[in-house]
Amino acid sequence: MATSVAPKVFKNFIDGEWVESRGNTAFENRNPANTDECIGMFPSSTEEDVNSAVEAAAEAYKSWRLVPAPKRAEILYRAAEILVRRKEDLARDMTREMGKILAETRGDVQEAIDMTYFMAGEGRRLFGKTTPSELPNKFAMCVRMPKGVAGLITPWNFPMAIPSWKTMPALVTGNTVVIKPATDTPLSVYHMIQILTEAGLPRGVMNMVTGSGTSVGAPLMKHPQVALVSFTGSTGVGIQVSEACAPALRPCHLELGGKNIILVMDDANLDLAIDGCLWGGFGTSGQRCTASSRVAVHKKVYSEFVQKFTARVKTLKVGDGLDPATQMGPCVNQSQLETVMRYVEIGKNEGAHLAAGGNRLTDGAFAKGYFHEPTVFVDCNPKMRICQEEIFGPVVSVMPCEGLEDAVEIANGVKYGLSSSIYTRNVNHAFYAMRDLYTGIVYINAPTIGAETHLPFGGTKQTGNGHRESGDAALDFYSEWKTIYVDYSDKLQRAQID
Ligand code: UN1
Repeated sequence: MATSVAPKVFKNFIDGEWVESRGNTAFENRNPANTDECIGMFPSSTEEDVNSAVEAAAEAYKSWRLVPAPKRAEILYRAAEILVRRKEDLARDMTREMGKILAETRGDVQEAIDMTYFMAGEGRRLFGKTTPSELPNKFAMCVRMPKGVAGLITPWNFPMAIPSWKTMPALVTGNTVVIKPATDTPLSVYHMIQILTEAGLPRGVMNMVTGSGTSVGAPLMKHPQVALVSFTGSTGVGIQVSEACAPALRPCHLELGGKNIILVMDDANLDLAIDGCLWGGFGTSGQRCTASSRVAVHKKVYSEFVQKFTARVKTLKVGDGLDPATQMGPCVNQSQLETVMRYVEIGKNEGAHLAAGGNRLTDGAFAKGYFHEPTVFVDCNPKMRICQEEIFGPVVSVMPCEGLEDAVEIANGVKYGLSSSIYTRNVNHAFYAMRDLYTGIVYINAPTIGAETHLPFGGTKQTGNGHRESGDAALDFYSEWKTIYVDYSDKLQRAQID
């Protein structure tokens, strides 16, 4: 049903005020389960807006960096409390703007809560090191110092969790922030900013500019006063971010694609593995960089797995994420849906066997959304494009393997290295896999999704550029080590010589 009420009009947040964009144009944020519903109009901002936001952040940095970290953390702690109180409403709004089911958007808000509490705790740690000097009457230590203005560019698949992964460590270490949320999901970042403001964050410390990658993201990552950039998105765009930052040697943290795998051994609990493949493959409609988009199954249990897994996939209930019965929501937008449909054609042409799904859903309630059937290709060859390229949708490619060694080789035979998993009840196999799977995250007897906020998150190879976010590992990106020597001998002492 078309909405007759005018959509809400949102603004940028610069220097503690909600302000219009100089661009005077706006983009729509629509519900991917029902495109008749316009959630709001957000500014299509310009380079001038970015400049104002960066200037405000640079000015606020002068005082924010001097606020004691435990005091900065108290604001985060209060923000976490508000997030807890508003969790349900935030989750509902997130489902409306992004499409994933309520259980998952609650999880997304919970992940932001976890990260905010975790980083609030870090405010009373931020440990450095002290160590003996090689010289007498000399003291040596290192401390963390903030870097300045952080430019954050965030994706739509975790509309609040990922912005919080970047914002909270940036703030607690004393940086100020300019954030550009994904154009599909600016509402969740708007909520996060409101909450941080309510919690007492001083003006200018957190700024938001909405708009496209070209108009907002590009000037943000190139701005001379931006000290660091953190980006989560596709590997293609990540390379552009890296190139934009390179001439100024601006540090950038990139969190990019994945082609994650579940290995199912002949000694696995098969039903448990199937539960994992369903959740890892079709949770968030497969739109996670950690999604279990590949499954390699030991030849001895292959046909049993295929038969049981595809039967279960066919029972998954697709629909509006606000309906409690729904198990899988829509794709986030038209272009994502088209990518999925394109890869289904690619898979068929490559000779993979389509065992479940394969079609866009258009009947009845599906007509107004970007719905696609949960889709399974079986008898795939590891070299096929559907086994090599990130699809970011509800498509799982299943292939047989000879045994453990072959499985690990298949797992590592892609350009990405985010997450991997093995189902086995043999402890020797589990440890072999833990050692040899070349990914940033490895799961034993659990799917490739479900990272927790107090551990490092990130991957090898083209999944990123070596940095990690989440956990105390994130502090290493958002702060610089400063090594300090204090000589109290009252004479010249020469290291390595005296
Ligand atoms: C992502 O897909 O970009 O581990 C992040 C997980 C979530 C985070 C995913 N906690 O699946």
